[in-house]
Amino acid sequence: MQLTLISHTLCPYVQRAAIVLAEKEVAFERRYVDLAHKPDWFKTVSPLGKTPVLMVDNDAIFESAVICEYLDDTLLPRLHPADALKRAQHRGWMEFGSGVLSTIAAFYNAPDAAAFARHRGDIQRRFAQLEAVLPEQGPYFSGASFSVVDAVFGPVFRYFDVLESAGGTGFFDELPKVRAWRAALAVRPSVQQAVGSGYAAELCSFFLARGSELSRRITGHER
Ligand SMILES: N[C@@H](CCC(=O)N[C@@H](CS)C(=O)NCC(=O)O)C(=O)O
Repeated sequence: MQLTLISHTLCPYVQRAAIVLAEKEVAFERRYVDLAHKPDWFKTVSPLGKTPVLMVDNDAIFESAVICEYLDDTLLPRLHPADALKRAQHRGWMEFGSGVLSTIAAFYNAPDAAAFARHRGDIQRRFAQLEAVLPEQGPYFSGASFSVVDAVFGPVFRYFDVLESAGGTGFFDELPKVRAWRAALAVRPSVQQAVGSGYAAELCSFFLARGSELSRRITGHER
């Protein structure tokens, strides 16, 4: 079985699939697409025109959560909890993670200082919700074992590495469990290896090109 992950260099949804693949220690290839100029072959395998797509030989699976479920159904070790109730709850938190990604996008696209502050507050409220459900004993989302929810949040936290280097600090000041979780994910090899070495510089350029409040603040910070 040949696995190919159709990818975009900055896409956090691609990263979650790459992390799950790495946790399963399965060989896979990555094929990158330019989302600004989508090739015809990509539109065929991706009905919504989005990355990631997982090619399983010649069959395509689209939507990152579905890809993660497929990988967890078919490859060991299982990352989802064995208990059906807990597994359902984890799926809810995966969706929550997608919501956090949308909030982050609203933040980096905020056109002015008021919207920037509002979306920053939204991000902090989302992480406060996570603080309330994280276990006392980590290091991961549900304790000692790495789960698909961790694969979802590795790429979420990665945004903050770049945001902090651009001067945006203090997101997690009041959230010690979130900070510990972030630190544990940052050193997990599967999370580290989900992006290439040029990721941080490329994300920074992407932020700068938004013409947003964040773009202006990064420019001011670098001056
Ligand atoms: N719900 C999708 C979201 C994927 C997504 O938004 N991918 C972005 C890149 S990070 C994309 O392909 N955007 C291109 C477009 O929407 O035209 C998933 O979980 O796979």
